[in-house]
Amino acid sequence: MPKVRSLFLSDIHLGTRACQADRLLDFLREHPAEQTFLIGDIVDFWAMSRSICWTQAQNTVVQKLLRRARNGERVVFIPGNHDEVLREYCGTVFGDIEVADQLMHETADGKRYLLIHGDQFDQVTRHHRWVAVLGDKAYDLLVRINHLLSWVRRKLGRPGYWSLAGYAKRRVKTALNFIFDFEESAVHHARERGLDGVICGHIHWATIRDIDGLAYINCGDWVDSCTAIVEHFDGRLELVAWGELEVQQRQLAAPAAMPDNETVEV
Ligand SMILES: [Mn+2]
Repeated sequence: MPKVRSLFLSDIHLGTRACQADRLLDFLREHPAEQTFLIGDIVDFWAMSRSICWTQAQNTVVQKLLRRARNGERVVFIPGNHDEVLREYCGTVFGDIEVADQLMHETADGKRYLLIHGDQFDQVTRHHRWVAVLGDKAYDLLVRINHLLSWVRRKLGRPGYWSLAGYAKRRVKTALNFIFDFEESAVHHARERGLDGVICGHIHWATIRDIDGLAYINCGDWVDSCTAIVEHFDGRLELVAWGELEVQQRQLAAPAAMPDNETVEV
């Protein structure tokens, strides 16, 4: 029996080591639904073009989603920028899963929301895809360089510690401005269409909040925060964080190693 009316999930990043497939499986098991909306970056084709990490748990996630669709649950897949190769299939159905670029969803209490991944509101990713890909690679490189630098400094016996702290501080400020712009832009699009709000993903920052009378809702991710949005049968939307502790309590009989947390660029 469905426990909730709808599930909204985004930024699962299947195909990467950072993907928390075990936690997601646990969440899915506990949340049978009438409809599931996959709001982009479900499969990370960008990361997979460099290296692939496809675990049994990730395989099971795909199987469970396909099974839900086969068993009559409505499952809609809205591609994001990391799985944009699937955007050309928008308007088609594969394995009982509808593929759509964006969608209008009406909740049980009659509110209407725009469902969209959100890279469309991200000026960098939208207009300069190569910049985003470069950014992804640059980030990996930065981490490696920092490891190397630390090693060299230790070898040289240099006192003090050169870190990325200063860089990170500047980056956080930029990041906050970026999030603010993104949210404003998303809400603006929903308002233009006369809707009550927007449900998106992309920036890995889960939230439900009011922006100038419209609902800005972000599903978060299954790389780090492990969050989802659920719609209850009365139309109420709730942000659910699927904590490690809860999962471990349920898995006491068969404890599974959790993959390392890793930061992934949106
Ligand atoms: Mn994205």
